[in-house]
Amino acid sequence: MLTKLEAARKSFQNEVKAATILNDVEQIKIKYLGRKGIVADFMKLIPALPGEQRATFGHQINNFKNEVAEVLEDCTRKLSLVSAPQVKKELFDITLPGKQIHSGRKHPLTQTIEEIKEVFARLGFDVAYGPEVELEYYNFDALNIPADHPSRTDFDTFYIKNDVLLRSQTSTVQIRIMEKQKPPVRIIAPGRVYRPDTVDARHSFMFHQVEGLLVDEGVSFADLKGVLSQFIKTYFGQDIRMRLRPSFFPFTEPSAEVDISCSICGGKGCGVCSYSGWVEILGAGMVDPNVFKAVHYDAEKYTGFAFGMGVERVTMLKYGIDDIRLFYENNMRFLSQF
Ligand code: 2NM
Repeated sequence: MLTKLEAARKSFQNEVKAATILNDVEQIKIKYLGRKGIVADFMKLIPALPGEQRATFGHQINNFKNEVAEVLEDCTRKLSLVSAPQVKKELFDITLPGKQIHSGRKHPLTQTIEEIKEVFARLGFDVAYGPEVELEYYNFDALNIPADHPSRTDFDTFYIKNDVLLRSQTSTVQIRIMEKQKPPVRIIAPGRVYRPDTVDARHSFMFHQVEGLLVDEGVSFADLKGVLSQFIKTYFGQDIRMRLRPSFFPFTEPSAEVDISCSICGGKGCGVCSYSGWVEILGAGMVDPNVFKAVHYDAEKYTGFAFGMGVERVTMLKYGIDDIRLFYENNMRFLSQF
């Protein structure tokens, strides 16, 4: 009997040594001191023992019971200190700040492109896309750009190999659409374009353009003005004015540069508009008959207008952003304002 008690004491001591968290101690306590525990089992054996052994054995069990209680109490005290963080983790601390949920949003340039698409969709324009790696033919030849034009040099165009390049304008898409589709054509072509400019506050080697094209019978310069003024008033505001200055592009004749009254100062004059009250936002014109010839359109039957604008430029003018590089730096303090 006494050896059994000794064995129980031994295993108790080992279990206590192995206990690392408060729950271990609780389990040991139940195992030894619980109603159906080891100590209780020993107690049950007492009545069956011969008289003289009862007192001794009862005494021994009592000692063991007190020893177990004392050791476990001590152990509980020590582990309470050690495992304090463990305990905290299991509680809900209402003083902790809540988890911030950051909702994503579209990049300002994506927002602008979507706004432009929306305005032109209401005017009946489809959206067309094309490759960024292009043939020289689509970027220059088909657009009536002469062989000796400075924009063809590698100062102004990224060449990949002889007749393959990164498109420097999205007019390439207009040519590809006209090759495949008979008039009427009414499309805008948004996308990235590339030019080997040195990066500064107003230049980037990659930027975004939206170009537009409308071809049908009897299309006039008045239609161009109507469409552009509709776009400008919707994108910049109803009180913004528009003016056209004669210009030249190889792919349009006649051509114009389109200004709007400065959206920053309202036309009074400021640093953004160089104190002129006007800022240029678009190039436009009536499609040159040579472009129609390249895509096998009958220039006697059809006329059309085309225009092109820089997405970064119109976004900067609308919001008064003074550095184009902000669009490409993924700076959350900038981006989260839009
Ligand atoms: C501009 C300005 C003027 C233009 C011309 C064409 C095409 F393919 F029809 F000939 N697409 N885009 C055009 C005209 C682009 O960007 C400043």
